[in-house]
Amino acid sequence: MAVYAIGDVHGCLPELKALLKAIDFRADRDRLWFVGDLINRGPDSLGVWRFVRDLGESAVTLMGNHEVRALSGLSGRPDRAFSNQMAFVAEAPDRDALYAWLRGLPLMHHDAALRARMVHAGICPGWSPEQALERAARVQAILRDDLRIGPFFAATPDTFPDRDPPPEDETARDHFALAVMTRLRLCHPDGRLVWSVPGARGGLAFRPDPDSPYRPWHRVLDGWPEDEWLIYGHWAVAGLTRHGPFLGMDSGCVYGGRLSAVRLDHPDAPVTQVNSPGYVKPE
Ligand SMILES: [Mn+2]
Repeated sequence: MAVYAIGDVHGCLPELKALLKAIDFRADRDRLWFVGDLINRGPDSLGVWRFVRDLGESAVTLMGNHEVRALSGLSGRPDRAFSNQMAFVAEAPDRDALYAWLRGLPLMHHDAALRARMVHAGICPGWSPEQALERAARVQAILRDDLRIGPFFAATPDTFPDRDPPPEDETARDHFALAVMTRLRLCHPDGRLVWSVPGARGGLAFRPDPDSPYRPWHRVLDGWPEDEWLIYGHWAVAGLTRHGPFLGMDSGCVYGGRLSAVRLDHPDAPVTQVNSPGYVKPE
C-alpha cells in the first residue's frame, strides 16, 4: 500500500486523473489524502467531487474554504462568492448527496502509525496537536448537527480576531477555529494572526517575501512535533514547499501550475507532479 498527499484540485478532473495514472494509483491497494478545495474555480468541480466520493475509503478528504463556502451557501447563507461562482452546487441534480458529503468532511486528519497530520490551511500558534484535533472535532459536530449548522453559519462574523477568543466565548472560538483551519496563511512574529493584507486577495495572495513583516503560520508554531508530517494546502503562490515536517501541497493547478502528489509512507517522500494548462487567471 502507498499513501499519497494530493494538493488543491479545484475542479481540475483531467489533471487529477493524469496524476493518479502517473503514480499508478490503485483504489484496492493505495490511499489518497486530499488536502481540501476539491471544488470551485476549475472546469469540473462536480466531476471531481463524484470521482473522489466514489473512491470511498481509499480517499481521505478534508474540508477546505471552498467546501465551507458551498456548505454555508447550501445551509441558507449564500454569500456573493457563492452566488456568483458556485451556482453549480445549488443546481446539481445530486445536490442533496453533495450536501451530506460536505457536512461529513473532517477539518483535520491524523494517522498515528504514519506519523502524519493534515489540515487545509493552518494551525493557530499556541495550539498543541491534541488541541487542534479537539477544536476540529467541535466544529465538525456542529456542521453535522441539523439544528446547529444553520445558526452557526448565520452567525459567522465578517472579521476574525487575531488571537483565540477566551474559553467562555464558545461560539466565537468555533468560528475562529474553522477560519484558522480553512483560511489562515500568515501570522505576526509574536503569533497574532493576519487575516488580510492590503492589495492581496484570493488564492494567490500573500506572496512569501523575506522582507515581509509577517511569517507563514508554520514558522510561528511553538513546540509542534518535528518528527510528524503536517500537511497543508491553500497557498498556491507558495507552491509545493517543505520546511522540516511542514509540507505545503498547493502548487496552483487551477492557475496553470501543477497538481502534486507526495508519497507519505516512503522515507524519501518522492514527489509526482502533472502540469496544468491553467483554467483561471489569478485575481
Ligand atoms: Mn483554500
